[in-house]
Amino acid sequence: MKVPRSSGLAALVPFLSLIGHAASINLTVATSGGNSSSSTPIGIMFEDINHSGDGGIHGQLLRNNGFQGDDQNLTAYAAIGSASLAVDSSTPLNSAITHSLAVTVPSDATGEAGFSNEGYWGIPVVAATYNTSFWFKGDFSGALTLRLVGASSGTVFGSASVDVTGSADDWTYVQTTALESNATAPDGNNVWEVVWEDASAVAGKTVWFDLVALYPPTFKNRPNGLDPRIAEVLDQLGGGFLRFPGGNNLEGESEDNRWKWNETIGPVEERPGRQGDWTYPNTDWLGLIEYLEWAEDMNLFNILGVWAGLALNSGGNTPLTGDALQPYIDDVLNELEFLLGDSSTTYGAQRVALGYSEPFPIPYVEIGNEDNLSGGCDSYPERFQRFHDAIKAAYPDIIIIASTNNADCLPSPFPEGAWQDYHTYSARDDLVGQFNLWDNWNRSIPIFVGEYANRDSDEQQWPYLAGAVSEAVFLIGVERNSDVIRLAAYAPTLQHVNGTQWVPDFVSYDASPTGVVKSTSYYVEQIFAANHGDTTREVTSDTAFGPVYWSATADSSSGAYYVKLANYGADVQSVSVSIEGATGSAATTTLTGGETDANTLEAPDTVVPVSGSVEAADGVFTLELPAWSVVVLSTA
Ligand SMILES: *[C@@H]1O[C@H](CO)[C@@H](O)[C@H](O)[C@H]1NC(C)=O
Ligand SMILES: *[C@@H]1O[C@H](CO)[C@@H](O)[C@H](O)[C@H]1NC(C)=O
Ligand SMILES: *[C@@H]1O[C@H](CO)[C@@H](O)[C@H](O)[C@H]1NC(C)=O
Ligand SMILES: *[C@@H]1O[C@H](CO)[C@@H](O)[C@H](O)[C@H]1NC(C)=O
Ligand SMILES: *[C@@H]1O[C@H](CO)[C@@H](O)[C@H](O)[C@H]1NC(C)=O
Ligand SMILES: *[C@@H]1O[C@H](CO)[C@@H](O)[C@H](O)[C@H]1NC(C)=O
Ligand SMILES: *[C@@H]1O[C@H](CO)[C@@H](O)[C@H](O)[C@H]1NC(C)=O
Ligand SMILES: *[C@@H]1O[C@H](CO)[C@@H](O)[C@H](O)[C@H]1NC(C)=O
Ligand SMILES: *[C@@H]1O[C@H](CO)[C@@H](O)[C@H](O)[C@H]1NC(C)=O
Ligand SMILES: CC(=O)N[C@H]1CO[C@H](CO)[C@@H](O)[C@@H]1O
Repeated sequence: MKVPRSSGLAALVPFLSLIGHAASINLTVATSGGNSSSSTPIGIMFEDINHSGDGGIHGQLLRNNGFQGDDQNLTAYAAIGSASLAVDSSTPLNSAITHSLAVTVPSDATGEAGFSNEGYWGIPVVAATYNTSFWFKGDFSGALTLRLVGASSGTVFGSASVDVTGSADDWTYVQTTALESNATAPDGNNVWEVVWEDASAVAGKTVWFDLVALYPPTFKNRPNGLDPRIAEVLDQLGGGFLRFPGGNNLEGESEDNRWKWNETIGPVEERPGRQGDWTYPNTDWLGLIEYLEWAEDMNLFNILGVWAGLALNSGGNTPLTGDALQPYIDDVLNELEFLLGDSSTTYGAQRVALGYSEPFPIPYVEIGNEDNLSGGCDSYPERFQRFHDAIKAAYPDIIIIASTNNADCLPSPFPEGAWQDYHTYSARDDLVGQFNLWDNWNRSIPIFVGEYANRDSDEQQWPYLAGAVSEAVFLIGVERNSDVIRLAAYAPTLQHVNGTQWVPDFVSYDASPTGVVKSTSYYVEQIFAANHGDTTREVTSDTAFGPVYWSATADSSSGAYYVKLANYGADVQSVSVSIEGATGSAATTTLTGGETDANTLEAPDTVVPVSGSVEAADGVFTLELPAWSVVVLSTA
């Protein structure tokens, strides 16, 4: 629901003036003093959960394209015409891609034959030039037709004929940009097809296919890049950092199943993929370099997660310690050499050979993920210290982040200069209760709030307004302490609604061209990311916190003030904000609506921010905070 500042609220103003100013909350923002504040408080936490990578932000749209993971079957494929399909392990593409699709056409075949792939519960077909490719092996040379087709409607959105020359002995790579869609599909119910228009051309034969791929024009036109439908939404968040590749998905169900950096680089046909930790296979086409390019393209700095000796093995896990840990410490040093080393180093040379002459910036490395859980606590002091010391010895400038702030699981003393990561998934009142959490935190240990969200129950499908206001209250508590609580990210970030393991989520989508939803939680972060200075300013008041919460920052170069206000309650609140010397008008951004209003696929714009302005009178801005609202006042 859009709530213009003038409509229903204006009607309340005369009533409020009748009851006088007694109810007004008076805030005075200091014009000097304060602490240095994080310049990039908000960012993105990413791991492949809910098909957020494959089937989400990664641009490749076809599913099960390399038959990776633990369970190889025909998921997403269907036969066309007289063809029959089978997953075949006897005709591998190579040692990394060990299964292929065998397409067999009967000897008496006529008419069309071939196969389709339905993508991730559909394909978001838009009017665009597609980049499509596949490998095939078989005794066939001639024309193949590639099509994008509405699965129920039969509408052909794009069709291209490619002449291929095959061989029964070797795999042939086919790549073309000839497939163009001339329309945007009305929904996501579309498939990609490979067809012999005259099946007699392959009658009685089997032809093998592998690594079918389909990309729309990608975000910033990167090869093997991101889907702009989703990437643009994350770009518009205006965040400062990207934490990757997890999260639990870094950890693996077993040591061998962990995310391995060296198997996510190089040509995609050399990436074996793995069974991810969230029930489905990962192709790893969104690999180490692709994450770094994503960060580069959105002007984000990198927080690189590394495996720290703890797998998730639900059967009872024994974290690696002592000598058993050393190869994994060495592996992280190799990864960092790959990213940071020059061409005289073994792994730096490998990066240069892949075409990346410049090193990638790695300011932060996080050791593991949630090591206070999954049986990791007792061994983490040793594990953290050893990774920390080894990385610091080689790269003194990298800031090391521990994956918990639970002192029981950390070395004592805690290494100087290192940070700690705090996670919270909390019911909304509990999140509001964490407003004061950091007020007495040890000022020499910076905190990264690596994952937070209002989560009232594991049945909660969508973020909703009052929950998002509780997140704003929590973030205001972070900002008031931003001398030491430096960064925060909502999690999980992305969700395909047809393949979900965790709700609620920040940005949700289905396979339709327009089906992307920015949640109420997204808008809170977007407003916070756009409005902050580099110095906290003390705010004094005659009123205690609750249900209204506030904080202020100022920008030392421009002199602008940013005052954040959250009303976590069902009553309108009158607030006056005094900033000595302030004149003219300030911009306001307001997020409000009904307490339980949520943005959903059916109603994505239920709650959106509204811009306004307010005039200063004698250095005082007078505002009405709607019930359940987040309001930011900016003098910039
Ligand atoms: C806020 O200031 C006004 C005007 O000075 C005053 O009437 C009101 O009582 C103050 N509010 C509180 C809560 O003290
Ligand atoms: C600055 O930080 C100190 C703690 O180091 C805190 O007591 C004080 O309230 C902070 N001031 C502001 C304006 O944030
Ligand atoms: C097929 O494999 C997928 C993983 O790619 C798995 O989720 C699904 O359960 C499997 N289906 C069958 C019928 O085995
Ligand atoms: C995807 O999920 C939506 C919402 O639950 C549902 O309406 C739709 O039928 C699902 N689509 C597929 C292909 O499963
Ligand atoms: C493009 O649009 C026309 C109608 O304007 C339609 O007949 C055709 O099938 C569409 N597809 C292709 C591949 O041209
Ligand atoms: C098409 O995709 C391939 C594989 O990702 C890539 O190498 C190529 O550069 C892309 N071509 C265009 C025109 O985007
Ligand atoms: C990647 O590195 C691990 C060591 O951490 C090694 O076991 C594995 O064989 C390597 N993979 C490839 C493809 O070289
Ligand atoms: C704060 O943390 C530092 C670094 O770990 C430690 O040296 C110091 O003793 C701590 N201060 C308090 C009051 O716990
Ligand atoms: C682990 O730390 C998180 C905060 O980062 C906390 O919510 C959780 O309760 C901790 N669990 C244990 C077992 O200490
Ligand atoms: C394909 C896939 O990942 N499916 C899973 C999606 O998440 C639900 C739980 O929310 C699982 O039941 C599915 O197996």
